[in-house]
Amino acid sequence: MLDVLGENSFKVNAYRRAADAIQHLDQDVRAVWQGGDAASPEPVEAASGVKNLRTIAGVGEAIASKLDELLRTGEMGYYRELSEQVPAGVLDILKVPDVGPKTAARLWRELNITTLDQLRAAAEQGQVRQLKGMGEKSEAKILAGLAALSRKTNRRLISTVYPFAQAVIAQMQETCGSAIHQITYAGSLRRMRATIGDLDFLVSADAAHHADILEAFTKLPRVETVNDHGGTKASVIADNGLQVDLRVLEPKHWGCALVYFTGSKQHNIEIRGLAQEQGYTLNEYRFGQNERELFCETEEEVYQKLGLPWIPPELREAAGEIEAARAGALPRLIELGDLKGDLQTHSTWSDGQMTIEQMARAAQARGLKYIAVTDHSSGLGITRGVDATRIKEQWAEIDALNKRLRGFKVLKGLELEIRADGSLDMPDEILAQLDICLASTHTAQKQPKEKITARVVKAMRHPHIDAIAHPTGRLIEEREETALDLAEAMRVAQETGTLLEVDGAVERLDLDEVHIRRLKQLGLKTILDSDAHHADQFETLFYGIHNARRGWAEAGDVLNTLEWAQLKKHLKRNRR
Ligand code: DGT
Ligand code: CA
Ligand code: CA
Ligand code: ZN
Repeated sequence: MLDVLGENSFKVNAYRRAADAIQHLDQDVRAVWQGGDAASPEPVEAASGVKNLRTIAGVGEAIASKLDELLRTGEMGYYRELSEQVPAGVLDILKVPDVGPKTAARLWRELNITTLDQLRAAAEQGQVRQLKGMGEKSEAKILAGLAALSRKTNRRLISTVYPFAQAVIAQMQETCGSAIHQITYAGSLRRMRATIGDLDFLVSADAAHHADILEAFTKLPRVETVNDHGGTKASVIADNGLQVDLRVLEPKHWGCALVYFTGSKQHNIEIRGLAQEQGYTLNEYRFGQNERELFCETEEEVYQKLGLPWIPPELREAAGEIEAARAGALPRLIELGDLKGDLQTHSTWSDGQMTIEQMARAAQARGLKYIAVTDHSSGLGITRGVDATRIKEQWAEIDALNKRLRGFKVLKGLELEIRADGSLDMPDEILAQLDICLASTHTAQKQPKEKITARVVKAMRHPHIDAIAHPTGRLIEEREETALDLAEAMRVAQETGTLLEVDGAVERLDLDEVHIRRLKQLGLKTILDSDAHHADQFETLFYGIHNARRGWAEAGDVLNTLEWAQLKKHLKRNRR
């Protein structure tokens, strides 16, 4: 809002910096406010609250006192004031790709456009080109942006939903105590899809407790609206806008209900067909055979009755898992603990937020044995990158660090930008000395299929490029995949031994599950990385692993489940 109002960039950046610092605190900002004691129920005095907040780097007096007000009252007068000045629709317009705050402000001030509909109409009628500096091209861009925005679904990234689901479970357990036998999330979250539509909880409890449990659920602190509150189910909207359903059932129904509500719908249909072939009916509560009812307390019993082993939820997408289960050919899926290292991380040498040492120590604390530091090469204009001179300084730092580290190794890597014309922005002599070199495209991503495919294939044929990072370039719910012909890239991968990476960053998960499965079918190996720009982001390996599991990946399919000494031999640069 400050940006739209044309505030000076110092002030705007001060808020951005403060927001960033708070986001990356290693404790809750409330704990800092209270002087480091989150458990203390005592409200702090205004003076000491502000003083405590000022210990956060980048938080000055003005922002500290506004934060203090927010923490104390749940509201911020300054924010309210700004909201009154800027129409809400203008903020919606900021969500249109390629429309920044300056343009939004001009559309508002000069053309009186304050909603997305008005913007669409104005662009269609050629009114936007009346603004100085805007033309037909900008109008076409705005219309394309509006179309992209309306394609956006209401689905959330799993990384925001998963912690929220854990919190709901903890609160329900705290409120209902021993009345709850079992509680879990089901639906797409249990199948670990990259995005989640709504959240589905199941609770088993003796019938006598059902009403109380549903009541407690509708009264959770984060519930904003109760849409439905019946005898077995309640449905609410949480304060983050997410729909959350909770069903209560008796323990004897648990197995059938968990299978049913985990889904997917198509998996359920196949399971039900299988039951019918064997003379049963199957619904969300029970098996039926003639007049008899058969109950399953566990999922294992449900699958067993159908003559199948238990099927991991990530595979339940009606993609051949039932046939595989029947044939005893289910994969032994990779687990987080199988990973020994991480081959894509960033540091303050480019756009990362932590030093190499901080990243290394954090990775080691998570049980990893090596990381590759793969800062961006300098050709990528948007970030400070390493060039042929600076990378040698970085190597000196890595060598010195490796002498201090015990049981952990930092590898010399690079995320090399493949320029629009397929050329590289680092001399071969440097690439030859790296432990591992990833290459990727961040610019000119709208190139047509032939062009971008030729560009990537050319890089794949380079002797010192070991892997292509985040090959499709998708940003979930934000940006479509590039036009890269992945079938061709996989063919060249077979021919050259260049790897196609699975980037575990939660907004990427690139390659996705479908492509991972395809790699596996072609006998290709991959690497699974965090792309962490901050030590907290090693967390994304958890989501990356589940993405790989959805692609039927086993530990053997992912090279960084190996020790470095073994992995090394598989890299193209070391193969003959
Ligand atoms: P979402 O919420 O869009 O991310 O995806 P899900 O899979 O969580 O879908 P949701 O919430 O509509 O339903 C949860 C589960 O309930 C679903 O995975 C399977 C089951 N289910 C829902 N509707 C049907 C249905 O019409 N038939 C069958 N067989 N199962 C259903
Ligand atoms: Ca759901
Ligand atoms: Ca649902
Ligand atoms: Zn990248």
